[in-house]
Amino acid sequence: MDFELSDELIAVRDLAREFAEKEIAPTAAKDDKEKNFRADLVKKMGELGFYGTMIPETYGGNDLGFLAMVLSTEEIARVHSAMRVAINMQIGPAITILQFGTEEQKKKFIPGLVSSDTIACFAITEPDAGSDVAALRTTATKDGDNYLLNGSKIWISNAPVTNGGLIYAYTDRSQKHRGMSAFYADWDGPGLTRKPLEMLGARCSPIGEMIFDNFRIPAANRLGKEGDGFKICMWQLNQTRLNCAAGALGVARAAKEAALSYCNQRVQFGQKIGEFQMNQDLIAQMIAHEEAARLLIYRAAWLADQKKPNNLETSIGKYSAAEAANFAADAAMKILGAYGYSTEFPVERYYRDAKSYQIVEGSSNIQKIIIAQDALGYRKANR
Ligand code: GRA
Repeated sequence: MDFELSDELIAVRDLAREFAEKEIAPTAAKDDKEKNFRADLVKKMGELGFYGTMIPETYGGNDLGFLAMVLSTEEIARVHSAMRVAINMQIGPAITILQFGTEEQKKKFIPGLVSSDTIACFAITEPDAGSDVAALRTTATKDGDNYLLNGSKIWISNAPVTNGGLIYAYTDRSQKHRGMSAFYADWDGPGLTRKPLEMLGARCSPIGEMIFDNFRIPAANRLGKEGDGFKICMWQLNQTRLNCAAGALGVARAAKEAALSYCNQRVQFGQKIGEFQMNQDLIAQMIAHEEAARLLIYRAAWLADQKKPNNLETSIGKYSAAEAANFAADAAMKILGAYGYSTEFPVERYYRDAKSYQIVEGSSNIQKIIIAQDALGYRKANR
């Protein structure tokens, strides 16, 4: 067992840290308040290679691996959690096409995702299908060389700004989840209406509804066969969950750092508040939860890099990191008091952003179901 990061991985981590501190941090509070979509920063992250870590050079990537993605994502999220969503939006479609696409599809779509010339998205969730992916209702009906898409997707990250991405829809509803298919689509044709939505956190990551009325997707853009969609979706979520897990880790770390700094500076009752054991209790727990989550996520990413099964390990890591982020944000707010609750300081942003990690990419309850049912022998996670 080797706990050392390679020089290459350290370089990626440091690059992301420097970029986050120099380019994201100065306007993070303002961007959050004004809900700015920072297309310029999204583009720069592409130039730095953050969207190409799991993609071979042939398709524009750098092939540094899942661990590199995890390390860079944590650094970005530590400074501004909403900015890490951009990484997930680009890598999700890119690795899914890499895994399931034809050579032609890979050449055509992946480079634009890696460079972020395509501002991407993946559209799974619907008004009546959140945790229960198989319940989605959007249909894709074959019409000559195209599919006609009808239905609506909700809570789709990047919906207001995306120009291309993945969508999951039923080609044959009578087959239940075996009738779902996956597509890559450019969103420039007629038949798509977008509606932005407001959320508690991740405010400069635009989110919204996508409503399809006979929206045309070339049949050549289908990934895999008709009916492969559900498994493709489950596969994709297992990869992108690692990005969310790393994002949660970044928030946990940011909240801990704010708490530590405040404890060492704030004086009450004649001493620094770090001297109080109740605050030490919170700090110790924050650190233990964060460190445990980090090791679990590194293990899952390492397994992914070894091309070994890792669904279970990813769910354990994602669950742990989401809970660690929420514990840390809550603890930081207790320690900072009004300075935490105030919108003039960043802890309230960590608190709002942390919540998203108990919801996105499989809620904490879904992760617990995956973990427990695997242990009980009801449903193997690694399949
Ligand atoms: O027997 P079979 O041949 O029909 O196959 C079954 C099973 O083997 C079938 O699917 C297969 N399967 C898998 N195959 C490969 C299931 N899981 C996997 C897998 N991991 N790999 C049906 O299986 P099932 O177990 O009966 O499915 P289910 O009960 O309908 O659903 C399972 C589950 C609850 C885990 C699933 O629906 C799920 O993951 N739900 C969570 C949905 C989710 O994560 N949504 C995320 C939305 S996107 C998002 O949040 C964007 C965030 C952006 C950001 O912030 O970055």
